[in-house]
Amino acid sequence: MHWQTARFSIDLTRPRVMGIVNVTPDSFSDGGRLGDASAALAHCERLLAEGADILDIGGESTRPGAAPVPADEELRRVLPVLRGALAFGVPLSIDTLKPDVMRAALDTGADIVNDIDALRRPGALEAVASHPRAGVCLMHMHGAPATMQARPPEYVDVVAEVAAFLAGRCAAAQAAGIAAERIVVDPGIGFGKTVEHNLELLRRQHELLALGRPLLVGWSRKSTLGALTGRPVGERVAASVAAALAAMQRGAAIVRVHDVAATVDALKVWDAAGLGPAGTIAAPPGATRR
Ligand code: 7PM
Repeated sequence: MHWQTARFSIDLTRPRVMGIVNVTPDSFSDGGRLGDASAALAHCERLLAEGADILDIGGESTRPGAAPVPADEELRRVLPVLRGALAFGVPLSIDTLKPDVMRAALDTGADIVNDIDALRRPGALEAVASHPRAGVCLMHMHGAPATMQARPPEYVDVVAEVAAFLAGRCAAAQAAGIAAERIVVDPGIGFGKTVEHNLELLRRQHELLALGRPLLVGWSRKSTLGALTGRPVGERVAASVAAALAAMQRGAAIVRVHDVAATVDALKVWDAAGLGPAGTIAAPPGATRR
């Protein structure tokens, strides 16, 4: 199985690690824009040295209740980083829900659009469809970012509802002209879900494979892991790695993580233990990784 993206066809016969690059004032800001971009690019280089396969660059915090960022400000944050990161020769994803930002990022050379809103905003389907090969991650979210956790979300069967939503968004994307091989789907851990909902999505994650598209999953440092371990966000590396491995074991193709080095180490051991995808033949030394 491959994921078609603008410059790269990503081989998903072994799990891939997507490293998170947040370009928000609370992450890299030293006050100056150029300083912000070079700090973000240094972070990109570090994640690649640690073994990231894909970089996910985002300029708007999608944290529940976070204030929205205007498109021009988001572009001021992400475009310089995107331009600089093109030279790394790895797939670059733009984490945004704004059609204008998608278009500008794809024009600049981004390979993938990662949209927590699954291309539901007017113009978003068209923005991705207008590029002939760009990849897209369609994520499930219950409600809007500002309100999704405002009151406890209710589902009769969270896995069935997430699957039905993702099937509908895949159909909408394909109807807009986005070929199936360009699409991956994501259950949206933490987006309008309780701890129990998130855990149900992990335990029954294999049911989402019936959608016929690769699964991307993000458990990194999320509050459900805090609920399970009692640890604050800065002390959730081990919990995050365990969740990533559990997700891979249940068929995830891509894990979206902050802690790339720890995740890649765990993945190597998981692979060596023969827990990787059935029938996968280890690549010979020197074989290309992508
Ligand atoms: C609170 C909740 C704070 C969520 C931060 C987050 C995902 C994503 C994010 C995900 C995809 C974070 C997130 N999470 N994109 N963007 N899947 N595709 O932990 O799970 O970075 S934002």
